[in-house]
Amino acid sequence: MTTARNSTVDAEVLVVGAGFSGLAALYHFRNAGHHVMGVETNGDVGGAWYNNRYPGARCDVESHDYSLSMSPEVEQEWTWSERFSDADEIRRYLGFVANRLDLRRLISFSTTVTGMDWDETSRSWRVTFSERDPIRVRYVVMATGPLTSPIKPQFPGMDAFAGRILHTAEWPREEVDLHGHRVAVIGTGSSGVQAIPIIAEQAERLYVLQRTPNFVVPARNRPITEAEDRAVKATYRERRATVRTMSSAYLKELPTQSAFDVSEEERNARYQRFWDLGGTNITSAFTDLKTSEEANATLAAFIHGKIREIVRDPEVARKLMPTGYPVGARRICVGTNYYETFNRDNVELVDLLGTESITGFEARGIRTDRRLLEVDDIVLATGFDAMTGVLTRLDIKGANGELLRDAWRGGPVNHLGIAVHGFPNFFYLAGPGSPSVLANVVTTGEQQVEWLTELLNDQRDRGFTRIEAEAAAADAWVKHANELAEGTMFFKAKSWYIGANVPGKPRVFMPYAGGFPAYARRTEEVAAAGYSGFVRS
Ligand code: N01
Repeated sequence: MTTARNSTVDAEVLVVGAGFSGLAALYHFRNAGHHVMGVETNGDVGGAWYNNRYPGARCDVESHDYSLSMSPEVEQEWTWSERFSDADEIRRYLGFVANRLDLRRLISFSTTVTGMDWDETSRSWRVTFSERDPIRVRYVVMATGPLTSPIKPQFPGMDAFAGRILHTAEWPREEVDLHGHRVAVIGTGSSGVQAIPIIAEQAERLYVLQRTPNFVVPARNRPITEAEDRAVKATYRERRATVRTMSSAYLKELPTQSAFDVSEEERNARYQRFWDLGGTNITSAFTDLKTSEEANATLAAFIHGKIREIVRDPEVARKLMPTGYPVGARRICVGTNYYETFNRDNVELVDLLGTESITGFEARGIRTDRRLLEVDDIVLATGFDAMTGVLTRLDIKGANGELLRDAWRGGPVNHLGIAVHGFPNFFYLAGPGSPSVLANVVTTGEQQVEWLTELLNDQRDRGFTRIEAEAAAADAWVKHANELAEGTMFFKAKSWYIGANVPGKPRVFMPYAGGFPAYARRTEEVAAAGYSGFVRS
């Protein structure tokens, strides 16, 4: 036991990933006096925002809230230019954070983890990389992001295509000029919805290949005025505190009435007000939109009405209208001129569910069962192996020699959305079992990092070198998370929330649906009880 505690490690904590959560982890762990090291596969900080460089890539949480709260100095010194920041500005912000807080020196860039094995004797993880020799670390914290493992569907004949195939989440760093090109975009989730209007302005011809229509609301992005920025900065600390009391973990107007407490006219007036304000908050216009199918149907009807109003061709409008699932059961998309784009002469909607299906790619384009769509470029906006993707693709071998992907064969069993039984001293951020993607992922990641910092401090203070989630605690957490999800509409659609976009992935609702404050409270209770549900030594 004593030997194990004294064994040599290259670092006490390894943080994998240098996006929002990774930078927060490096900052907090270092400031608490832990010997921490970061690795990042990319050549710079940014995480998901480093890779998502497709035209129109933009956040749909307002900039002042979609930012790290750990440094009041950074908060005051950085000025956001727009209500919803684009990927480029977010990347610059994270670069500023890394410089200002002196985090770069902790990170080894262009360093890709390939796997890790737990060694019981030395109580450490042996971590392997593509580019360098293995290292030993006491603790691993995976800050690899919930939406960072892109899915590239395989179509017959893909290799034969003579043009470029681009994935939105792996967009080239150099500028991609689509002017005068014939382009096909496959996929109409958040990425496709943002990219399509911009590609349409450049391309000579654009085919939008849509399988499942999504509900799209306008962003109404605009510059932040100096006065607005000053006002936020004058009370930023209070704002951060308020945000943490909100289920969404970002500031928004909360509903007080059911959709049926008001007349139809008032109801539509309220929807119109949110439609005019822009952003996702329309789904919180009434208290029961997430729980009552009838209430939700009133919002669906409102958005259908908007599509009908905007899109001139009634047949195209009909194809764009999502039916058969409630608004919000799949993540609502936020766009700028999305529906308007289908009024352009150079844009054609190809309805993959109704009238046409892809049979394969060939040299000149995409073959459907009806025709050849001749194109120069194909953009895959086909999404991610969400929440578990990076964790299950890596070879992470736990205490009994089992790989994490095998341990999670039936679904991502976890304790508190942060730890896994059988994988001691291993933690992940913004993954399954935490509110992450259902709330402001920056705030939820920060809260997890703060909690982990306390945990690491406590391990050190007590002379412990091992911590592992108990199987029973993990089962109880998953049961609790499932109970929260059961009453919701999330199971009423095929979505990446439940793994439905990945063939063979278990259909399990992965995020924690109880909201940010409830999650934070639970984790604090566990800490206050001496880390109940964990075995430490
Ligand atoms: O991915 P998606 P995304 N043939 O999975 C289609 C965040 N994000 O990258 O729905 C034809 O939503 C698929 O069709 P279907 C945000 O959380 C945020 O757009 O499976 N089509 C779907 O239309 C978001 O929810 C922003 O029927 C195929 C699309 O590809 C999450 O990331 C911006 C296909 C994939 O949509 C994922 O968004 C970007 C096939 N074989 C991303 N395979 C913000 O605005 C897949 N599709 C903050």
